[in-house]
Amino acid sequence: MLQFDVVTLFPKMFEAVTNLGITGRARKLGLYQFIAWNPRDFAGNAHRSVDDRPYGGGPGMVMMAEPLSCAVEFATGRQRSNGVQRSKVVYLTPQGRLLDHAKVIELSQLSGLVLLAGRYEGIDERLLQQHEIEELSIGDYVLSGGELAAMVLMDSVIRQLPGALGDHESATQDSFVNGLLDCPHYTRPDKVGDLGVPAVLMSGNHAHIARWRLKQSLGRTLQRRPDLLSKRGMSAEEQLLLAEFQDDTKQV
Ligand code: 9WO
Repeated sequence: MLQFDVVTLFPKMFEAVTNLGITGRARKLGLYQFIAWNPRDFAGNAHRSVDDRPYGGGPGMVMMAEPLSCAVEFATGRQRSNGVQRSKVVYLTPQGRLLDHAKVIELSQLSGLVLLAGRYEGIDERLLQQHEIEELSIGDYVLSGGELAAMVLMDSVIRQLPGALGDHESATQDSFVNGLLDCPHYTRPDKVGDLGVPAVLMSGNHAHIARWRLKQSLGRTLQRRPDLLSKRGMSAEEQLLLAEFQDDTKQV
């Protein structure tokens, strides 16, 4: 059982993940637990303030270290008393290392995660110095806060938990499991305007279909994400399929 704790000024945002779809079902099945902690409830002063103006001047506000620190320590302490040996604390920020499939798998094997979702212009750097915190990014763009990034991380991790997906949703067939982009998909009707379905998919020959899908995956990965292909390498059989893909697409 994975325990997720999130430190956020907007706990309600997370209901989208914890109550709906695959991730909602996984929680109801008891595959993970979720608690959101509001740093405002850990603020020391009478005004319960969690932000202040930046030293050195400039626009906007910075989240104070103290309320965040108290919330993180409370969450990790609670995880520990619930049997979590070692909690990993993650701060979602564009300054972090990019989240990828390998990191998602690594996180899905832990028993306690504490996610820190910032707001305003960021958090006091000393929080990151005081605690062992891994900084992760979900992409090279800025959001209005870390919550959506935390939810992206949660969704990607939860779908890897054993039992989270039904047989027909199996994560082993996902894009990226084999380091390649997904192949094209088709469903009924067999004609959309004047567009048909590749004949091989109608053939019922499952070996041919698997071969065609792998060929499409290789071709699309080369065309759209050549970086993934060079990182991964190709078998002799795959090189043959890719050459075939390039032949196939020459004529069209
Ligand atoms: C806001 C801002 C406003 C004026 C001038 C500079 C500024 N910087 C920021 C800013 O980076 N705010 C962040 C908002 C503070 C940390 C939480 N926020 C956040 C996290 N935005 N985007 C992310 C994020 C996290 C993970 N992956 C991609 C984006």
